[in-house]
Amino acid sequence: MKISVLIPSKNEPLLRELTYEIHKNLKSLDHEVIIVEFGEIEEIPGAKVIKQKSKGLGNAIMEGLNHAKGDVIVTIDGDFSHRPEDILKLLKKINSFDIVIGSRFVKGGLTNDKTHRRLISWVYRNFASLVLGLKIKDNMSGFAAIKREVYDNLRINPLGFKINLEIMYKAKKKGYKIYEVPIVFEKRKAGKPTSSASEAFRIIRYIFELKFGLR
Ligand SMILES: Nc1nc2c(ncn2[C@@H]2O[C@H](COP(=O)(O)OP(=O)(O)OP(=O)(O)O)[C@@H](O)[C@H]2O)c(=O)[nH]1
Ligand SMILES: [Mg+2]
Repeated sequence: MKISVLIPSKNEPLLRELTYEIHKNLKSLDHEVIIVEFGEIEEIPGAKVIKQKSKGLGNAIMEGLNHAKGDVIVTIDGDFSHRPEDILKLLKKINSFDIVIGSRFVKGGLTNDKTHRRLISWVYRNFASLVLGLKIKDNMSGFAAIKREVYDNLRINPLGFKINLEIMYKAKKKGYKIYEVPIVFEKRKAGKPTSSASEAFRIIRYIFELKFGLR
């Protein structure tokens, strides 16, 4: 089994450190690190860096997939919000499930994010569960291990940030098995926030478009 770790980045300053930590944690596994950079390209030791041609985080993941050779794709934020050592926790479950989510909201999970962002995230999560009927606790997580065949067998058409929500929703309908593993989410360690106010409207639109089969 080969693992491709995909890091979407919009000028994240800690990509060297993150790539180093990922290799350290996955050293016993066949793996590769792919960075899809929307901003300035720089060489990162141990990673393949791709310049994003499209727009948005969801499309960054789709572009990364075109370069990934793994049977399992791990997506992880580039700002150390997700702890590299938790990748192994996700991978432990990937033989029994098709999608393993790094979850802040199952027993043992935690978010150390800022209070107002926790509140906003609570609203989105519950809204998405209600509209889409998804019984997944952390449906907004960007941290996941997903079998390549899941991506290949779904028609994915992402809008903005929350591609994993689309994948969970469409995968569930096809009978793929999803599991949530508790993780700790940290505040970004360095760099600037990338999301904007317009993202809020995109998330609402995205949820409705998914619901009514428009994506
Ligand atoms: N390639 C690419 N990466 C992106 C894009 N937007 C965000 N990212 C990256 O996606 C990851 C998640 O974005 P974040 O900015 O950390 O989002 P967040 O955690 O909700 O918010 P903050 O950490 O507070 O900024 C980070 O690694 C970003 O650099 C994009 O349009 N293209
Ligand atoms: Mg972040």
